[in-house]
Amino acid sequence: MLSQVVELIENNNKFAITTHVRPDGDGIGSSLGLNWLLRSLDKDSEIIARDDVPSSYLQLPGAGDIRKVSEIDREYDAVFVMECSDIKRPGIARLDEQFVVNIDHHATCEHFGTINWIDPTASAVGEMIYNLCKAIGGRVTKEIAECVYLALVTDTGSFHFPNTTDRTLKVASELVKAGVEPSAISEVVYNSYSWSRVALMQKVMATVKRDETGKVAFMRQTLEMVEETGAVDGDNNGFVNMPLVAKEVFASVYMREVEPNSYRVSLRSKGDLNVASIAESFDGGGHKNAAGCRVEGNWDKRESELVSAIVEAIKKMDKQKPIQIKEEFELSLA
Ligand SMILES: [Mn+2]
Repeated sequence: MLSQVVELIENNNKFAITTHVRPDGDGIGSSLGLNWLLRSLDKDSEIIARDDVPSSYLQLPGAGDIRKVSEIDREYDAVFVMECSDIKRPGIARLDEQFVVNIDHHATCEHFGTINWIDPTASAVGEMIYNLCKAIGGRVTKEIAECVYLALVTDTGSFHFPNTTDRTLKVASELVKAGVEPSAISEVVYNSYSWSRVALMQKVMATVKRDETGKVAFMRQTLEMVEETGAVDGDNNGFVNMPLVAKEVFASVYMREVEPNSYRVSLRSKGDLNVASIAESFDGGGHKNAAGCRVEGNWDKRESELVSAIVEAIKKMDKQKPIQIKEEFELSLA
């Protein structure tokens, strides 16, 4: 919990911070924010990661100093593991031998740390870092604010998703007071891709179809599409959400070929439609409105199984009460 984290930082000096493989805005933003906080407290701290930082996030202060490692190669008093469901998620060997501080906002997170600070009420781990900064009596510097703001913007889908609370917006307001220019961070997040994203989007969107009820959209990304467009990791961020802009669409299925006959699946839904339980029935997992799994075999067959499972879930809900989008979510799409 938070008080243990404060005490640990106060009584130690040498720290590392890491996050999950293929890091996203919250993983990077919360790690950088914590690193700036520790340095402002005169601690010795560095960020280590197995994977590259997505190139657009290199514009964030300190992102260029993240050290790539595949195993723990220095001595630390403690290693902070940000936004990870389990100890293997960072992809770093010998992490399990360290004094690990597990910081996450997913209720399903394993308590793999020596200290575990899990706050499912936080919209992003970045929001927790802001709380830590306040709890430890640190000053919210411009660097901390920019990194934490990145985490908030990406994890709440620019304050669109249901995890956006009054506290999220209050924290965002404090970050702007500390020097963040929201439009500048939006440029980093949304307008810093290469043309390869547009080229890939064109190909993937050309495959979008709907089931006969019209409520479930599904689409595909082949290995060939990636090769032809020269797309890199992250170029497909948010593709899965795109069909949901249609009011009548309640769920979206996005299948990416990772090797022949093997597909990574992302599922998204609106309102009370639970795609996590669908993902679980395919050995995956996630949240109610955002989940994923991996499937193998015949593409057409797997796709129709996934779509049918969602259509069935919608039918079941419709029997109980007609599917409805919460008013606040609809407003956010307006
Ligand atoms: Mn997060």
